[in-house]
Amino acid sequence: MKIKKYIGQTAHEAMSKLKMELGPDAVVLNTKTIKNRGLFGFFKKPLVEITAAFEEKDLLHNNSRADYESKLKSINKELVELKNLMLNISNDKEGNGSFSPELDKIHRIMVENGVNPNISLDILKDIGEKVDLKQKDMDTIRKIVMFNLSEKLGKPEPLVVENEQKIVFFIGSTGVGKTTTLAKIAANFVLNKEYKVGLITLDTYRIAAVEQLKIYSEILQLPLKIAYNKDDLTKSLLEFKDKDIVLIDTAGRSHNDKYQLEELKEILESVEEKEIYLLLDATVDFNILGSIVKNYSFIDDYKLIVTKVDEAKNFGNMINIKYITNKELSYYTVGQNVPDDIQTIDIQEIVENLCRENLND
Ligand SMILES: Nc1nc2c(ncn2[C@@H]2O[C@H](COP(=O)(O)OP(=O)(O)OP(=O)(O)O)[C@@H](O)[C@H]2O)c(=O)[nH]1
Ligand SMILES: [Mg+2]
Repeated sequence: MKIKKYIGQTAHEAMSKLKMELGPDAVVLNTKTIKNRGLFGFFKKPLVEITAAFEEKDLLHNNSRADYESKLKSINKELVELKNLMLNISNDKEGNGSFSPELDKIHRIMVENGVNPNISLDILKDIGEKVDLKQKDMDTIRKIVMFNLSEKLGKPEPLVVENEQKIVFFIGSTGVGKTTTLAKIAANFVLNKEYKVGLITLDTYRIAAVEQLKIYSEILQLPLKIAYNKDDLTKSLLEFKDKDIVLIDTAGRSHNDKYQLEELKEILESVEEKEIYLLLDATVDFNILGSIVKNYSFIDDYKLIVTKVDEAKNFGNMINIKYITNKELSYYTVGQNVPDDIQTIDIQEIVENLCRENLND
């Protein structure tokens, strides 16, 4: 058995200290008042001293106390995080409280249509700073927002072939729709414009991948070259000198595979005059889109093709993608059918859809 003393301004305070340290099973041996020995203690109220006896096992309460306190701390931390989250959500929902009810409503509609809440807030705040939106009715505000969104989305830049030969790369994550989209674009050039088109595939990792493009090249009656490396690519491009357009399919890269991305970088750098289309899937979560885009940031100049918009069922990611890349949009694809399920981005259609209520109802 051990003995320990606890001092407090009151008996209650001394007792609380004791219980906190030794737990409820400690035995109080003595309680007495003692003089306060501090500076000017003479004039102060006496203190209470409690002497308690405890067993070693009671000290375990110390540990459980520590456990208890650390649990309390972590619960507190969680509560703070939860509170912040709630604040964020309500900010997202309510347009930061500084919006008029009309602007707030547009914000909610845009978010329902897939625009990232923070991007929507940013855009609307920006509009609010440039244009006086007070005293304006819903219809006018909607028009102002639509106009500003179309300015943000910019002019679409589809593939145009003029005097110079165009060498075009299709890059993007695995399964995003590179080969299908390339075939759609090739078919449209063949069917509508009578250009001389050549196809090259760099996707030699899987036999099926080569086969896939081979089938399209046969249907479209277009020459196809298979390039296993940079040198093959240079050679194939030389052989396609007479073509107006050379469309190059690449292997799907995991955006997390640094080696694959480095390899792609080398290949792209080996061709001087080129156009690059980065394909992004409209159904992909916003955060993942962000990390994909970040991993392709080694390319200065590329255009965007947004795929699988039919599956996404909204145009929200179109503005999200534009916002995080600030590159030109070109096409979007809306299904598996070659050549029909592709179209040049129609900005008016997008902004109307982004600001339209109950799109999915
Ligand atoms: N719903 C829908 N499916 C699409 C679209 N574009 C492509 N797909 C489908 O997505 C799948 C993958 O398409 P691919 O063209 O093979 O994709 P990829 O990027 O070449 O794939 P990897 O070469 O494996 O990286 C196929 O089943 C396509 O039919 C689209 O716009 N909408
Ligand atoms: Mg492919």
